[in-house]
Amino acid sequence: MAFQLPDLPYAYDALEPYIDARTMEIHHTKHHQGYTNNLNAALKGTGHEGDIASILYSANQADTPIPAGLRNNGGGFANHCLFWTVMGPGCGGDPSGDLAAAIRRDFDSADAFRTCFERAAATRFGSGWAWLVYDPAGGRLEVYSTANQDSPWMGGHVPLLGLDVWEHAYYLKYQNRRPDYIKAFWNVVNWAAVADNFAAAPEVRFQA
Ligand code: MN3
Repeated sequence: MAFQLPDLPYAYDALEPYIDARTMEIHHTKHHQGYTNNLNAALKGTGHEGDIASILYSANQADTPIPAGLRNNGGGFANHCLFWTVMGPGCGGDPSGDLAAAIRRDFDSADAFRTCFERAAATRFGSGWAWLVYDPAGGRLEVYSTANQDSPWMGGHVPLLGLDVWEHAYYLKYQNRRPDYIKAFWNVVNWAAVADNFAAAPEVRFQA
């Protein structure tokens, strides 16, 4: 079964003024659609099936390196699927509940977490992503960045929050000012969605 481009859960202009409508439309209809199409092409005849997280995880555990087409486009598909859902209009603010407690436990404070995440996003050279992930092995949260479209799923981690720092994600509005885009991102983070991801993370199982 082919993977499909998911609808955005809000309008293209819903994240204004922090992320502009034109960027959102191009990002969704061109970039994410492109990863989706190329992922389906890359999967043809490989025998991989099931959810994208399991495909990325198991392909990366194989004795042979994960094929570039699957790595780039499978990662691109999965990363953007998450990205749209962890943002929303009228969001921002602070994490709460169990997620906030886990952030304090693993980063000392919400502010220290933010600093750590911003640094990961700002220092990723070239294209990539900043992540807040859940590591099932230790049951803890981690922040790091990945290059290109590499996904935390490939390493067996559960992505909870991701920020796309490819220039296509911000260049129309922010040009070279990636730090301004990173700061603006906090105004659109859907912490309720991130909390849902966190609550579900310990139950995630990769299919064989
Ligand atoms: Mn992107």
